[in-house]
This record gives sequence, structure tokens and C-alpha cells, in this order.
Amino acid sequence: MFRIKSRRQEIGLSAPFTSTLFSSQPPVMLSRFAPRSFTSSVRRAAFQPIRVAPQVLRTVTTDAASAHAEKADVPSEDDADFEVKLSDESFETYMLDPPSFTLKTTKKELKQMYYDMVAMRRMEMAADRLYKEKKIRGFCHLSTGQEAVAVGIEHGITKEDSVITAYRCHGFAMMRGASVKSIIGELLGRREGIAYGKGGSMHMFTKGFYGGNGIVGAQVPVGAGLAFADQYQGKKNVSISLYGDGASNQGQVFEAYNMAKLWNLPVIFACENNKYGMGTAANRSSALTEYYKRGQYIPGLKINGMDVLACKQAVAFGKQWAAEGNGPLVYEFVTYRYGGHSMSDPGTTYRTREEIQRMRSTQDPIAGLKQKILDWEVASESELKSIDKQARESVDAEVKEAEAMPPPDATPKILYEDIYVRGSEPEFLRGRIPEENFYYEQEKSS
Ligand SMILES: Cc1ncc(C[n+]2csc(CCOP(=O)(O)OP(=O)(O)O)c2C)c(N)n1
Ligand SMILES: [Mg+2]
Repeated sequence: MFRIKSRRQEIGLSAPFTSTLFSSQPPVMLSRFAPRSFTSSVRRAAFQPIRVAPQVLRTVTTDAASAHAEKADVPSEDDADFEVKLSDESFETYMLDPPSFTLKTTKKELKQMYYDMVAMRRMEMAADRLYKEKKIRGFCHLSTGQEAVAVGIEHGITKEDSVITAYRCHGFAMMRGASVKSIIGELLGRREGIAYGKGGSMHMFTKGFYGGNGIVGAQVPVGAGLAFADQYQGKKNVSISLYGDGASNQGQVFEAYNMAKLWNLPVIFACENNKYGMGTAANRSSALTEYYKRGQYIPGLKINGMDVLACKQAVAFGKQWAAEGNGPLVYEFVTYRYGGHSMSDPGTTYRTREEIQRMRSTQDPIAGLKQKILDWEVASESELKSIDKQARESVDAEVKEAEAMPPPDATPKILYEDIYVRGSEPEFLRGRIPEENFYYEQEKSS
């Protein structure tokens, strides 16, 4: 059933460039009897700095405007289907037949995807400003550049499905249905924030979205647990468990893979490979940078993470795969973050400004989709401008509302709220017993 063959190979292109990261010389034993010249050259080699190979070429394209449609096939109605062909370099597979390279979309959907990405970027820009104005404190990780992943995923699943990710989560929360106001309010620590101002940037939740998690990799097994819950309840849903290239080396990721395969769980382990984990390039932290192959016994798919249509197609395929009871998949979205790791990282010490500029100017997911919308005459330049304006105005208005929200009252009530659902308290917690718990309402009424 499985074919270990990529689309590139099928269409006669050369085999994917596999990583040759470090030259792996076998260890040489220094012998007392070895000639002086030999030992000194080995000694010299031993003290050479480790040679890191230049950045490995990536095998899928990151061209955000590589899909094709015939202008003549685009219907005049907003919600009538038409066909789009993805680039042959949109996917790379591991033990898997690729998703179809042809997908159906509508003008309405393309405009919605465009709106979503523009609004998401605008929201992140607002967070950037508020942080610099010192109104947002603590950690804050922005996803500018990675919008196609969150938007593509949402367009490929339904609200019944689950998404869980790490700390770079604002865009996912928004796509799952959280308002900009509630997200920015959360960043500002406001009472009306999505987690009542108690979570901040890394900890936001909404229906079908399980965070926003600060511990690298820790969300991955939770994502497998969400899939277990779906399977246990006989629901045909999929759980998308996102993590980064840096997180992919965590032991618990592999434990989750194992359990998911053993129990055939409907989960997509989705690595957002943005080339860096903090300031460390992927090929300096990962012995194998082909993250889609890391499931070993789990089929994998590498995806052009800058093309929202490729992301959507991959996820819709994965959802069906899961619904048919085929078990887990390991995805790798090849993407790029424009900003630093977090607000405290300028993001220019471990990569060149040219690299960032090249990605921004040639592979940008918003500019790519915009070009396609114009090429296919889905919308005119002025229509797109009005979508831009709408997104800008709507986000800006919500940000303003969030800034006007009152901060929480400095009362114990707020501190003690939402810790345990009454009746679910653990019997012992570091020497405490349930009777010692403080219930504000009880105190007040007694
Ligand atoms: C268990 C743990 N170790 C280390 C950290 C510190 N840390 C925060 S983010 C990060 C890098 C993760 O990079 P990646 O998974 O590629 O995600 P990205 O930031 O690129 O989205 C590290 C090491 C942490 N939060 N948790
Ligand atoms: Mg990363």
C-alpha cells in the first residue's frame, strides 16, 4: 500500500537531496605505535572546530505563488468551485502516497484565506508595538512569516477537530475562533483576555484549541491524548499536534509517536520547521533535518509551508486519512519566521539580514496568495486593497478595545479562581488537604 517514492522522483526529477550534515568519520584510535606524523595529524583534526555543513537545500519549494489555475476556469460566482493545481514540488513523502496535487477551491475561500493571513499579521504587528511600548510584559513570540500554516490548517479541518501548539500561538488561537480583542487583552493581562489575563502570550485556549504551551515539546503527547479521546468516543476527528524543529528532538515526542502508532490514533504530528530553534539552526541541533521522516514507522509528508493552499490540501488529506482509521502521520511544514525567536531576540545574530530579506521579498505567504488571486482574476487590485483595509480596521479597532479593558482588580478572589473545578481537587497537594482550600464565594457568604 505504501510507496517510498516522492513526487519529484515520480516525475523524473532527481532524488531528493538528502542531508549530509556532518562528515561522520569513524573514530580513530590513537596508538602508541602509530607514526608521529599520523598521530599529529589526527591530533590536529581532533582540535579542529566541528565542521558544520552549509545550510542544506530544502527539497520542497517554499514559493508561495507556485500553484496554477486556468483563468478561464474561474467561475464568476463567489462560491462556485474551480480547480487549482499545486506545484509538483509542494510535497515530499515518506512511506506515503502524496495527497492529490489538484484541489478545489472557491473565490470566496481564497479571499477568506487572504483576509485571515492579513489580519493575523496585523494582530502580530500590534503585539509587537504594544510590547515595545512596555504594555505587554514577559514572553511574547510572534509568528510573522508563518501565517500560511495556521490558516491552511484551519481551512483543512472543522471546528470539531483539535489543535494544540507551543508558545507561538496567537495566530492559531485566532484561527480557532478567538477574537483579536480577547487575544490582545490576554497579552495585556486584562480581565477580559481569553484566559482572564492569567495566561499571557503562551497560554491561551478556546474551543478546539488546547494552547499555547510553554514547555518545549510537552504539548505533543497531549495532542496524542486528544486524539485518543476522539478515538475512544468514536468521533471521526483529527488532532493536530504542532511543535517546532527545535522541539522535535525531545524524548517525549518519540514517546508520543510510539503510543500513537501502537493505538492507531487519529493525530497529525506537525513540525513547523522555521529553520531555527531560538538562535540555533536546524542542522546544528538535529541529526536528521528531514522532520517528516522522523516518525520512522509513521508515514510522513513534507509540505510547502509558505503556500496556504498546499497547507490546506495536506491537512484535509490528513483528516481523511485519520477518519479512515489509518493512524498517525508526521508532517513537516517548511516555513520561516521573519522576527526573532521572541521579542527579546533581534533575530539577526545567527542568520543574515539578506536571508530574512530574501524570504520576505520572494516567499511571503501573503504576497504569494495575492499574486495568485490577481493572476486568476479572483479579485481585482482594488478589491484586495479593500480587504486589506477591512482587516486593518477590524484588527485595529479590536486592539483599541483591548487596550481600554480594565486591568484585573487586585483581590484574592481573582487569585483563587479557576484553579480547580469544585470536587476535582487532588486529595493531597504538597501536604495540603482539600479542607484547606480557599473558596472565595464560601468565605463571602459565610
Ligand atoms: C523543556 C524546555 N527546554 C527549553 C526551553 C527553552 N526554549 C524555549 S523555545 C526553545 C526553542 C524551540 O524551538 P522550535 O521548537 O524550533 O520552535 P520555534 O521557536 O522555532 O517556533 C527553547 C529551547 C523550554 N521552553 N522548554
Ligand atoms: Mg523552529
